Amino acid sequence: MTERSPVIFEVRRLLDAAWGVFRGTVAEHTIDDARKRLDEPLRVAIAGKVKAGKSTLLNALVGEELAPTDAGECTKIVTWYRNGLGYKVILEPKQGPARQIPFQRERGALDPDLGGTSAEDVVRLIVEWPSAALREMSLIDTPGIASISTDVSARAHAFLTPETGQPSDADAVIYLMRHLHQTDLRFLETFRAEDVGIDTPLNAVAVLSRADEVGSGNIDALGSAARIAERYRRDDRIRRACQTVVPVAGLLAASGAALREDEYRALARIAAGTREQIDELLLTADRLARASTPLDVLDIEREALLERLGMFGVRISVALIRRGSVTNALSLAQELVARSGLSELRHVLLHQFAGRRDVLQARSALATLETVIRAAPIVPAQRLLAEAERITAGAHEFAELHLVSALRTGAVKLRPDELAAADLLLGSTGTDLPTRLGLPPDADAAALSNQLGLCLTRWQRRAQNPLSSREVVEAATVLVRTCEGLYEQLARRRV
Ligand SMILES: Nc1nc2c(ncn2[C@@H]2O[C@H](COP(=O)(O)OP(=O)(O)OP(=O)(O)O)[C@@H](O)[C@H]2O)c(=O)[nH]1
Ligand SMILES: [Mg+2]
Repeated sequence: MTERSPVIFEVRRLLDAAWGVFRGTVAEHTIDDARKRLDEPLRVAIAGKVKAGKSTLLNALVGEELAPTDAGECTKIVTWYRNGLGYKVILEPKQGPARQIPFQRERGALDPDLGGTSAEDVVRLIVEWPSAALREMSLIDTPGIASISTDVSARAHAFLTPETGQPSDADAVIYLMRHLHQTDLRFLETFRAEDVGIDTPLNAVAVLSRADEVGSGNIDALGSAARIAERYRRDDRIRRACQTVVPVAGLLAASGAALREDEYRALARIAAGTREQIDELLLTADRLARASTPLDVLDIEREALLERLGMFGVRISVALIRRGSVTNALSLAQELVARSGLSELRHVLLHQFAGRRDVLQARSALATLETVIRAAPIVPAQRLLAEAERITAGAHEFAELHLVSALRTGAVKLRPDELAAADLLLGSTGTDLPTRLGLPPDADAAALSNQLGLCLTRWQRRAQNPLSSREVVEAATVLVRTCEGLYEQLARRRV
């Protein structure tokens, strides 16, 4: 277990005090849940429009096919995937107690038996599944927002950005979009701001999803997707709303990892054709699935490959086999996963979300507490509120969250080179020591210390410069404290 930040202890103490105040009232359970939540993995929701590829990405992240990707009833329900000791599905209905329900695994994905309860009457499903990936963070699959079915869309919205004054149940969100649309931006902005007074883009990561389909899935699809993501990353509206944009082809990652030897053989039989025969067959999805071809693959096999890998997946697999870069299912699977962008996303999640677990969980807990107190404005509760405000104003982690937001919204005016250095130092690219200093992961202690010294001097000077505005002085002061914290980390590394 990694060492927890002091802010978690402060929040825990505050929740203990709150529990004493609200004991015996309707809020007792809420406070109790908020306390327990501090010990759980971070809760990360996967959101986006209908068919954005949310469930497929969840499966790729877990490394197992769990979430259904068909049009079944369960895709309309908010479903939590948590690490568990055993395999279990729990249904939480709107009315009545939660109950464990039976499930089957249909073609790999889970098929829970709702027992006649309709999706509208379910608050959520909880899937408990032993999984190393879920130990790192719990994942929450949400129904598509802005979907044709407004009820379904409303359920996703209510979960992610509740309008009832309740804070969201998720600590962070992976937001999938295929193109940048006004609805996507609106959603990201609401998720960032709605929750608590602590407005931050650091709890959201955007994914340019189904990246293999960019430009109709031609062989440079992923390169084009990477360029689009880079453009989005520089877009001010996106920078204000989320930390970064990563292109990911979830299907390549999910199906690639589970590629079977018979699928490889079918691909190899296509690859054995002449260039003309191959080009003709792989011209469109329709041809691949249905056209007659002299190549030795049945149309049923081709259709299955198309569904599993998509057009781009089939094209790249055939190209890799022809080139001799891969020679069996295992090496092809590794290539597909490597190209999918999944490990880049994993890296971001590990460094941006898991690496900020404490402050993101503290933020969620304070949001819950604030909601409870505002609903019961009694005197002892007001004292708790003052204490919560003291924590958010005093904890350096919160000051860092504020500052990233202020820098990205342009509220603090710094030179472009200073802005980039500050963003990096605040951990926007990764919260580990070398990344914050812009050094490679294997940088030695002397290099780290030297770079840290330069950073510290830079921000001390800025804080003391009489020409700096008040906002800049405050920002520089936070950055000086960040450097001091990093010195402590460096010292701990040395012992
Ligand atoms: N080519 C390609 N297809 C994908 C990718 N991800 C998902 N799909 C396909 O898109 C369809 C929808 O995928 P899902 O993962 O169910 O999408 P979703 O966002 O969960 O959909 P809803 O829950 O119904 O809103 C399925 O047919 C997937 O096979 C991808 O990265 N590339
Ligand atoms: Mg889905």
